[in-house]
Amino acid sequence: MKTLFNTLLLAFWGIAAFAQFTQPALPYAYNALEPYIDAATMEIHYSKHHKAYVDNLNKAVVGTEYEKMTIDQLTGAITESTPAPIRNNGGGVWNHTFFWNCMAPNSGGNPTGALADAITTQWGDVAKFKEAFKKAALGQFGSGWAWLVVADKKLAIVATPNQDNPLMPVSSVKGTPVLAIDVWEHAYYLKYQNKRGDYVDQFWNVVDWKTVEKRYTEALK
Ligand code: MN3
Repeated sequence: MKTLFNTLLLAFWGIAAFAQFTQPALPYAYNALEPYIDAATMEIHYSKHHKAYVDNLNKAVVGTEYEKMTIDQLTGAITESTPAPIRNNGGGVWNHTFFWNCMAPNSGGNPTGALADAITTQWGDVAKFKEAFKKAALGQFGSGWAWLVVADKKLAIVATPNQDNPLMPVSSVKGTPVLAIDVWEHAYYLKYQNKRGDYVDQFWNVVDWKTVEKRYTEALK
């Protein structure tokens, strides 16, 4: 029994040592955000795209200074001299895990509490904020992300190309993300085709404002 335990432990250690970065479970079922985000898109996005970023990051970090870092540490250590596969896949891992947790079933509606107050202060009202966020999402040429961040204790909307994010020292825009939308075509093309604006409009139906508000409060500390 003890031998079996040791064998299992060694096997687990072997896998763990190889797979430094892991893919957290999706916090809901593939079809949980229907009809706004369809099940097929969620399944491909999570089980193919996100997984590929994790697998490719694990290959890319072997023998580098990034190998023993957590994903947060790695994201915070991306500079101009970071090899592209580490920058791109590292961002891909962090961004998608963050993105899944921006959304939840039976959510949507409007922000509340301190976050709602800050949005109103910054943009006048929630509708104007959503308009500005959509503009950033549509304005990101090609693949990338739009973000709501806290920078200098204030909210700001920024966009990043590819898999960059505002936590990376290499990013031209900086801040602590509280909300993000993936505007790569793989995030919406099956359901919305070329209509990125429609996808952004429907995204509001699945935004988990409770989580966004929690992140906002944390970012102010
Ligand atoms: Mn994606």
